[in-house]
Amino acid sequence: MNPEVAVIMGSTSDWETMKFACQSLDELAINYEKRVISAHRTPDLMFDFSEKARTRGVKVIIAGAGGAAHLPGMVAAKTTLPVIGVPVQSSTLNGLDSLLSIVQMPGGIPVATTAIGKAGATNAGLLAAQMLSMYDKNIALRLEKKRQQMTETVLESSEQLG
Ligand code: RP5
Repeated sequence: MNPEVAVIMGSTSDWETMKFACQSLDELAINYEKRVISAHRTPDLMFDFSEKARTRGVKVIIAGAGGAAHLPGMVAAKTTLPVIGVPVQSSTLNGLDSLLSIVQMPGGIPVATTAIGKAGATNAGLLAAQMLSMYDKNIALRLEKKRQQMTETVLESSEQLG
């Protein structure tokens, strides 16, 4: 079965963050692929991947990168699929550099940017699932169930406070 979501990242060092996007997709039983594609180190591969993604059946691209994080924006420039950008927390500037590099796209080429780090990666997986759920009732049902579980967990933890 062709992957509906592509999770790409600029470096293997991004995996510690991007694994949370994959975790969200795993929990919702969504078929995805994961690949390291660098805007700076493998630009030709980045273009090739972006140009072919739609014809390969990919519906949403999640792209995580840190520092001068060009990957999500450059991928978005080469495809009309929705691109979700995840700013990876960098060691020097704590991910503010990544966030600003990804979020400030010029008008015309959108990238849906999430929060920095783990929460952003988790939400990227969920947001991709929510996009797919517009045309897939089963995914919509799984999302509803997950929300209910979250609500129950909060209510239970609140009761434990006494
Ligand atoms: C970016 O540079 C990557 O997305 C990564 O976040 C950062 C550092 O990469 P490495 O030097 O760890 O490979 O392109």
